[in-house]
Amino acid sequence: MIKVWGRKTSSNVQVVLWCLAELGLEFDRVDAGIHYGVVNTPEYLAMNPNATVPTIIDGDNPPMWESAAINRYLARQYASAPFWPADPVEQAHVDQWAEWAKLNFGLNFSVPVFWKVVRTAKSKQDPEAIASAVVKLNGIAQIADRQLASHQYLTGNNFTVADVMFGHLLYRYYTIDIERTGLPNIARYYEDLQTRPAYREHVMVNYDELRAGD
Ligand SMILES: N[C@@H](CCC(=O)N[C@@H](CS)C(=O)NCC(=O)O)C(=O)O
Repeated sequence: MIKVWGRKTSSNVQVVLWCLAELGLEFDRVDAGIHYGVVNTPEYLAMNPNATVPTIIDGDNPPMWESAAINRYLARQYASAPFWPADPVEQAHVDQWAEWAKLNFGLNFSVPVFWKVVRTAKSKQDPEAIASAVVKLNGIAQIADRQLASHQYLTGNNFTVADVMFGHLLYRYYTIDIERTGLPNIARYYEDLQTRPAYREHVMVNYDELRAGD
């Protein structure tokens, strides 16, 4: 049995839980992070010196952290093509989009946009900085939108780990109060993701506990 430490409202936990569920893997989850605590205990720090979530332990293996590395491990260990192709060239194609999702879209969304809109008190928000971060993000999103114009999923016509890495960010992208225009193919893709039971359960999670208030 795989054990996962991390609160359900952490996007980095969600990406792992969604991956586990898509692969049909059972797991036990322990709440950890922000007001749930745990992450600063000596026991947790011995598993994950970053004091962040998620951390997983699979059976007798050592603890693992970093959500993208965890999902690559899960894919290598438990998945096959097309979710995680065996051929190195096909694998790199999936992996480049997984990496793109985390580094290009994710880094330009989570802190400069989501954090500033949801996790910053209204009185402390900087509307101009948010607006310019959204313009930058939507420019990056155009790259995925163009790809999705001719493909059902990010890497082609099959659902892969790259879709987990990108798609988990879209629930928050589409449910916060920001400008979203000219991304018709991502909108279609997001509609499609919402039909997946594992997406609904692990990604479409209320994040009110993160709100900073006024
Ligand atoms: N690069 C790490 C980032 C981990 C991370 O920063 N997690 C956040 C939650 S999304 C965290 O632990 N924040 C502190 C907390 O929840 O207590 C990963 O992808 O796993």
